[in-house]
Amino acid sequence: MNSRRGRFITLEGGEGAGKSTQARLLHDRLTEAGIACVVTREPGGSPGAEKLRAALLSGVVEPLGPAAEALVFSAARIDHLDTLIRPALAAGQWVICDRFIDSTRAYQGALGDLDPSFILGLEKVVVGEMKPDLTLVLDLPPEEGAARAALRRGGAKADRFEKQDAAFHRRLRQAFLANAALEPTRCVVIDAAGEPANVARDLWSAVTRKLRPLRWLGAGDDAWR
Ligand code: Z5A
Repeated sequence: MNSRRGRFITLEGGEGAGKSTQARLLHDRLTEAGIACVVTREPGGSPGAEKLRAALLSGVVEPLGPAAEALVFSAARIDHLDTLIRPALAAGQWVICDRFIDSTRAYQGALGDLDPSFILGLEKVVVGEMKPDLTLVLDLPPEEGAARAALRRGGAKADRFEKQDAAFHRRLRQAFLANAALEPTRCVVIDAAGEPANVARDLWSAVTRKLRPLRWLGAGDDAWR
């Protein structure tokens, strides 16, 4: 059952697109506006899901194939929804989640060549009515994303997803864009190539246009800054 009182925002996109950075900036902007919100991530976000995150990123599930991997991401999502997302939304908090269903559609569905009906059926069972109110797709040339991610990683070993080649990341970008085009009411594509502050401004503009946070607080739209 959908008992949400808060709003559910997800950030999606390829590696190094700036999702975590923008999730934090959006959290600060909403908090400043007087909206209680929480930042979380997938895979993970709850103690049970974080255990599955470690397995997924280590690559132990990879040999079982994309369908099995989609099931493990979904198992993590069930715990995350049950213990964090649903209770927070029901309590009136806004939830900002770094990756969610669109990552499963892109990585396991499109890149794993799975039948879309498998992914959408799984999504229906796992997520049901708890689909995001707004999904911000951070779009960046994959070479730039990879360079940012490599800089941040330093000498650390690349994980199961980071080790994919440039062709994979180019296909991934197209998968996110094609998926966003299928749901234009929920998804807004944001150019993630600029300075973090400029990207944050574009994100905020999409949030105010789509979710009207100040009207939600009881203030008029004129109160927008
Ligand atoms: N996955 C999946 O396959 N199926 C699923 O259903 C789900 C996930 C939910 C989780 O990776 C992996 O799981 C993910 C997909 C898969 N694989 N990958 N790759 P993760 O959580 O470890 O990492 P990530 O989600 O890919 O995020 P990321 O690569 O860590 O990047 P990001 O969050 O988009 O970017 P960031 O951390 O904010 O920024 C990266 C660096 O760039 C950092 O040093 C920043 O300071 C810098 N940065 C940020 N913004 C800018 C701008 N605007 N200009 C310049 N530099 C910037």
